[in-house]
Amino acid sequence: MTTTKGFPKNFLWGGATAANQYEGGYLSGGKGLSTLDAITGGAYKVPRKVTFKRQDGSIGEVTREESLPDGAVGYIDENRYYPSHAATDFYHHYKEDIALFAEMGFKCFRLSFAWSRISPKGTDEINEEGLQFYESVIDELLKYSIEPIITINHFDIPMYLADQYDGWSSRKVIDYYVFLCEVIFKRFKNKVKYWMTFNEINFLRSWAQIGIRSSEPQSKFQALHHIFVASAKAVQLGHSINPKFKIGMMVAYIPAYPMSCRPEDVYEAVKRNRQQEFVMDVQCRGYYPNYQLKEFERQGFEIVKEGDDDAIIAAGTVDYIGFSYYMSTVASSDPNAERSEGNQVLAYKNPYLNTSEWGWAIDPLGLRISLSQLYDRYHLPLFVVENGFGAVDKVEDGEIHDDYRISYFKAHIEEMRNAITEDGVDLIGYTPWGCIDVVSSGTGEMKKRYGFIYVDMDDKGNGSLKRLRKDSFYWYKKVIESNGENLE
Ligand code: P53
Repeated sequence: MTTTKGFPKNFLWGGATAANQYEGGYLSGGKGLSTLDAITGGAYKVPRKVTFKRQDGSIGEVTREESLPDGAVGYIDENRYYPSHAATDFYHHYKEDIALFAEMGFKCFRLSFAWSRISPKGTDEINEEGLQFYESVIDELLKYSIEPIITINHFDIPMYLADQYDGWSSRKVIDYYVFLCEVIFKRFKNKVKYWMTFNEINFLRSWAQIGIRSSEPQSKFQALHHIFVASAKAVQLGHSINPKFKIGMMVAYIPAYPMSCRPEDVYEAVKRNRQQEFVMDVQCRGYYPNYQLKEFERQGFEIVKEGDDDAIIAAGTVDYIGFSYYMSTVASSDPNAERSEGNQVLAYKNPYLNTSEWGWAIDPLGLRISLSQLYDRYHLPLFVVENGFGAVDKVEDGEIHDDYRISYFKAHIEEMRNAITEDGVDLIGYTPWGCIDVVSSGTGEMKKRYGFIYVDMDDKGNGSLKRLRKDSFYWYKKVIESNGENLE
């Protein structure tokens, strides 16, 4: 056991983004359409919509959780606003933005690749210009000694694969994903070390995310099985291309506390936590845990496996666990307990915690609890690849006084330090979400901001896109400079 006090010497301080929320340039440089390009904005409690074209040519829309009609294909209606199309325009601002990250002292930067930029249809046709764009971004990061952290797939799929193959319900998509991995692993073999195969793999369920039309749970678990196989194949392939690659999984970790010490409440929490533990068990241990197999049995789901799927999953376990941590939640056996409004999943309100304007419970100690639980369970290096506070920021004379964000980060960083120093957790890095303002994934809003850097744009996409340093920018710079010692 090491006697680390505080953060380890090479701790990866940085920030995180995703292509569909940040990059824009949705048709520039040969990029093909992605499912996310057909999803409109929303608001708090107003779901985002997917627009589609029926076989008879008429246009329709469904909410993200609903299924698309048979034969319908994703469609972009010129009269609506789609936040992914321009997003906050990293595509044209990457040099300026990376210079700002470097000014804060970032050691790493997490971004995702848009699959349809590298391969417009998601098939084996490659768009060199798209690869070149990512190469320029990576070179720009390396110029400042910022380590690129790549999420290979963050919440979208090329529209062509959704339309032609019903997305991840088809095994063909496994091959296309692995082909994409081969292309990028070879291309960036000596420039990128850290990869993540899929963002928040436990949240993948909608047409926009995985391209499947059906909303039946059985189809979703079948698609998830294909995603597990694809991820495991990618891990093996990556290691064969460069044994030094660190290839991780990524889970949305929202620990559920029991509402009370009543055993029924505790058991509800056990069941709820299994929904996220299951995906980690598969990817870290290399097999489906018994409780999940029993759950499939109870629900009457049959997961179709082919040939050596089990062996592939067993051989393709990950090198580290990347996870997002924003909040904790509560499980209760009493259906009449007070609901929490913010989480996208049914849960109950924690009377001991305050929430953000979007109802997400603020729980710094929950991060230490999560780090301990995850490390004890898997003994793998951990990487907090998302954390942050979505809030409305006010610009006053070109300044943004986001003390609420600073106090959120301060409390969470203190708990990470405790987890390292007091609990001996192996934590390799921290990339706060939306380190520069990006479009919200949940609502498509711009006003739900997370950044240290403000971007002048509103919920309709209007604005100069000018970048401004918030108070938290200067604060985070000091945190990084002092390797997490100075949090004032
Ligand atoms: P937004 C829900 C709960 C926890 C994490 O979310 C989530 C979501 C999805 O909304 O997703 C991650 O933008 C995701 C990012 C996303 C970020 O959390 O809804 O990986 O793409 O932007 C924050 O506030």
